Amino acid sequence: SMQCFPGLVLALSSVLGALALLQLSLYLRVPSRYGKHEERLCRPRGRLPARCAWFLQELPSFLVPALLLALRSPPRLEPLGCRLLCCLFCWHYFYRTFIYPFFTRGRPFPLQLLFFGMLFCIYNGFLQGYYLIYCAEYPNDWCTDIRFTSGLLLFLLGMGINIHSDLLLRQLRKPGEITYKIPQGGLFTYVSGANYFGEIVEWFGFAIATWSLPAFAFAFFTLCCIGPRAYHHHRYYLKTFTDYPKSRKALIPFVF
Ligand code: NDX
Repeated sequence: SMQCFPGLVLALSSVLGALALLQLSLYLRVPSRYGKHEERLCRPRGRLPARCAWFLQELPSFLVPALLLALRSPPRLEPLGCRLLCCLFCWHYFYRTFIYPFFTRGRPFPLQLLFFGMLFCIYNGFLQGYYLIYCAEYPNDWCTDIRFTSGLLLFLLGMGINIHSDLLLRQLRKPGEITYKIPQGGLFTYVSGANYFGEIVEWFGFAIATWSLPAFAFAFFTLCCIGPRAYHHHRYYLKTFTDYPKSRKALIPFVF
């Protein structure tokens, strides 16, 4: 049966960190080509409806750790911290897989990126799940540790902001519409990438609560992936709407 190989966790986390740096260098200059940054040259046949695409892409991030958790024998009951943290991860991806795609009004998603996105979700789902279920060791009172409690709080706060902002974006369109408007309300009052800000806070909260290399590598990856995207969204809005709120920042309220 499976067991913990610390070398494997270190290797997979390092590759994730390297991928994050690769993304940063690629996407600081040009945005990743989906949504409002898709090149108009892309053939329509190379795309899938947003619903299917997001469902398929995010499913492995839910399924892989959920299966690892369910199939581990003997089940790991101690300490509580591990199961709870694994459930937090699955909870986010339950939302992203089974709820978010069914309400999205996004335009069709490029197949090629879907393929890489899926590979990424398998990879990261395995890394986070494997680490928490086979490797992580916490003292029995981890649930009362300041890292766990403050991290959990940040996670919940970030998730709330992320879900709320996803909702505000969706309400900008009627069903079938694919035009872009100025997002209003919630944290969009302060930043163009409110959904991304929430997601980044969420995964840094998760990293603090788990206090582990894989989780910090993933939080860093998220920052490098959607941080630049928030900046490109911001530039797109400033270019497209002459009446775009001047005081609004790209990603971090009042700062950047
Ligand atoms: N999916 C994470 N890299 C990504 C897919 C793409 O979950 O090859 C990372 C994720 C993947 C990426 C994923 C990993 C890296 C990949 C990349 C593709 C290339 C890249 C694989 C897996 C790669 C290397 C080289 C390293 C291998 O029409 P539309 O779609 O634009 O409509 C949008 C709408 N909307 C508006 N409607 C009206 N008016 C406006 N002004 C509007 N603005 C937007 O709202 C959408 O329907 C919706 C949201 O749009 P947008 O652009 O704000 O968010 P989006 O980027 O689509 O993300 C959706 C949610 C969001 O909450 C975000 O936080 C979360 O997913 N997310 C997204 C990406 C990654 C991620 C989280 C994470 O890293 N944790």
